[in-house]
Amino acid sequence: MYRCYFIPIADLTDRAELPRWVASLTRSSETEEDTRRTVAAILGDVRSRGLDAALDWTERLDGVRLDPAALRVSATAFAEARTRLDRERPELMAALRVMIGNVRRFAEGQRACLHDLELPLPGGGTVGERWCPLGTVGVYIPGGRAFYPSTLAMTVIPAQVAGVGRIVGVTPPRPQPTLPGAWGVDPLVLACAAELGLEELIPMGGAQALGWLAYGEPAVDLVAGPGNRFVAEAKRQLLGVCGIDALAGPTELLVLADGSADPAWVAEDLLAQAEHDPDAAAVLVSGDRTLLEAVATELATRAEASPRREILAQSLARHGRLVHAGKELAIALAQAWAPEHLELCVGDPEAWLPALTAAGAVFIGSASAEAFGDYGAGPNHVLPTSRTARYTSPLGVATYLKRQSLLALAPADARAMAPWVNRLAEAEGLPHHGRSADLRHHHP
Ligand code: HSO
Ligand code: ZN
Repeated sequence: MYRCYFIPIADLTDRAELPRWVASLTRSSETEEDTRRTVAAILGDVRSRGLDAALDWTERLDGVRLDPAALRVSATAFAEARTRLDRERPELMAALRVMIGNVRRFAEGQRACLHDLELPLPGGGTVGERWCPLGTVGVYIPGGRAFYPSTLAMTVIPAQVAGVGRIVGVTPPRPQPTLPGAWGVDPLVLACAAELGLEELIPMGGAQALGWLAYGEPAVDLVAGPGNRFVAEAKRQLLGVCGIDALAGPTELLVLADGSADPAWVAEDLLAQAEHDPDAAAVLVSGDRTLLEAVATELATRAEASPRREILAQSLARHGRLVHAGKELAIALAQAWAPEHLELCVGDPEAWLPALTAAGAVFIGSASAEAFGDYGAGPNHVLPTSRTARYTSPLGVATYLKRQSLLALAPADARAMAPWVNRLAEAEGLPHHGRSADLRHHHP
């Protein structure tokens, strides 16, 4: 009866099977050749023809002809959206404010952990480094299936806390107008943007919006935020013209559970991930076969009754897995896959945690459902996917800061360093380096 939602239980018994498991869970659709070509054509056009090209592509792909003279969402549209939401849905507004407050508190905590460095030198000078905010950043706010005000908060707040000088949001417009002065931008995005204090929002999406941010008037130093495969590919191609946060692809969850876990909780957590996108991955690994069987039944029943059953059917069929494996192999799979989210629904999560360093975010213990993280318990929900969590971090205040090194030598330090610098310069065949140092040596 629940056939299309029913996931068979698979056995993982040998480490040698791990690469095959990881490969089956990792997609790289953003590398497809046609995406690459389309994006290159759009970016090339925006680079050479500027705003006209960006507006043409917006008309062609989103069906909206924007007026260049009134491109940005107006201040009155922001204010109006916020007033309306406050009046019509005060509880939603209150929830937004709680989320914003938590995410801001967390970002401020992150900022407080980033210390400048200053090391004294024997002659009285110093060497060190300091954290500097980026000047201008662009944040991409997805539209369509993937639009979330929560994502707007997650991308904008760390930039504000970092002290970024100018933050420019872009979001795809809908063909029908929403509020005057707001083109087709979703009123909830506008209200959330107003609440955040985001002042610049351009109703433009896709590769053309990223092209305009990087090559056009905003000329941003970095673009951040999640998006579809065109957005991910555009970020990849723009790297070098400006910085990027990370290449965020379809979302992923790995749940490691033991017999103490509640099958209904685990099933809902998996569905919460699978409901995002037909490409989302939701995987449960447990050494307890009874739990796996109970979760399989819960999943099928709940998915069948879900308003999002179409998406669930696709994502569960493609990337839904129920895996029977012992603790050691479960940890090995988690480390090899490096999933975006990792839930530890086990009796003694602290005993598992030390070995689990690869995942983007870890949810420790059964009370810590991923949904709390998604909606602003504190940590950011823009996280590395597609195995990039092996080497990259969640979006955060540090994304919008860079380090700058500082050398402030006293004359005595210069005198002390010159002889050995001179020797090294000579060895590298660069005499002017040596002379440059030597001049300081002989200086009184
Ligand atoms: N799970 C998503 C974030 C999100 N969930 C936004 C709900 N809204 C990717 O981490
Ligand atoms: Zn989510």
